[in-house]
Amino acid sequence: MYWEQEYECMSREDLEQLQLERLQSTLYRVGTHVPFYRQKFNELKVDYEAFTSLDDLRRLPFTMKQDLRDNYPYGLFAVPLRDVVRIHSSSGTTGMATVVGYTRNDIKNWSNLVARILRSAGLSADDVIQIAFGYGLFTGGFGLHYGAERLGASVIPISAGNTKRQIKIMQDFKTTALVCTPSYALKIADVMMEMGINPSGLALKFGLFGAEPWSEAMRREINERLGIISTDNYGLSEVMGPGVAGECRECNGLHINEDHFLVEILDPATLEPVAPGEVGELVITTLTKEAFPVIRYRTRDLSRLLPEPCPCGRTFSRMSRIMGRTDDMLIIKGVNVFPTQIESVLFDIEGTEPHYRLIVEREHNEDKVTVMVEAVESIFFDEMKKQRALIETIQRRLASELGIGVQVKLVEEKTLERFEGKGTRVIDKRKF
Ligand code: DLL
Repeated sequence: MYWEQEYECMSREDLEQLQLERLQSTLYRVGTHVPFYRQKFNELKVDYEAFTSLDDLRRLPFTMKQDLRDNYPYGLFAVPLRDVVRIHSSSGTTGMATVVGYTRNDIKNWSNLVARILRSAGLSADDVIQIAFGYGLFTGGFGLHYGAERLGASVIPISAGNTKRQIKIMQDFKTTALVCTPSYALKIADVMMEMGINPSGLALKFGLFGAEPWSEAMRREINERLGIISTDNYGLSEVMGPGVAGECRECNGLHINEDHFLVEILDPATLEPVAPGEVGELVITTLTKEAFPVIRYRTRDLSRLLPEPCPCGRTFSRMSRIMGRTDDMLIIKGVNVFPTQIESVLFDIEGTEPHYRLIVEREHNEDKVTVMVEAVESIFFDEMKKQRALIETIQRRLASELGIGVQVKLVEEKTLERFEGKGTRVIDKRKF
């Protein structure tokens, strides 16, 4: 049931003591070995040696993605390269790449934390785990791979892509757990249907999905179509990769591995803590990383803490699924809109397929949103009246969820591109 019960079920008091000790040694490590932090601590007159309470965290400086870029490639490493056994890099869809490193001990901790998440999702050494995340500089493939091996499961390192082969391997090797992005899980389900394969004939039981935002509606869709139980797991390369937080079998929020990561939820505008349970930006401080520790890293990811204790017995705080990123929040006609809100609405409407695109444009100084959504084939054979009724339903539900009007365009099944890795469903053509 647990992977490391002595940590996962710790009392808050013991946990806070452990966090404080680990934080002190992290501050010492970066204060003495990383010029960037030494300088920041000096500027802000932070005396990390006098750091005696977790509340002092608020006096520490933030670290931003730009700081990683400014120190490209190795400027923020806290150990010499001879102690680094692995290097990963984030592809930087929104700019220049960033580089992160791991010592042997970091890899050991990483594997353990991912094994924890797999275990809490219900997996064990008896499982056959197909890892359909990309292997390479992306942390997804290797991160999950090492964790799955640590668990003792049988690992199939197939990587992303070649969907028909994924399905054949799934059948032949009797895969019990699929690990990939939720977008790719949907694509696999689509291709299975095309191939006339009924998932109930497979050994597949679990799906562990992460690396991109998804909604509860998308979870239901994947669970139904593949006949599995899927859980969400979260992480980011700057902090470690996968292994930061993951759902247990309650499927109701992700337990944060708080003995290794100190999480704050801050108002992204004021950078002050939000009220307990309110939504804000996750800001993460690593507590055990040796090669690449980060202090108060601003993730840009939005979530909230779920205050109730979890029936699974783990005492680590849970965070809600990621609701979006501060930088993929669209401001349309002045209203804040997250793509996942739109996804939830679309997935709950009969007659639509779970594939969509959002196109945002500015016409005559006014924002215009078009939602392209795939509709089931039969709709196109029906009378125009039915198509119009479907469009109106979608428009009405979106308007009540978002508070703004949108155009809806129905497209035929399989018209929109499918994703093997992280999906990009928003096309913002506005120039700012
Ligand atoms: O995506 C690490 C990862 C790999 C996590 C595999 C889980 C599974 P990056 O490529 O650095 O690392 O991207 C990190 O992806 O800041 C979030 O915006 C987003 N993200 C990751 N997991 C989730 C999730 C990996 N479960 C960025 N839900 C993060 C929503 C997620 N967004």
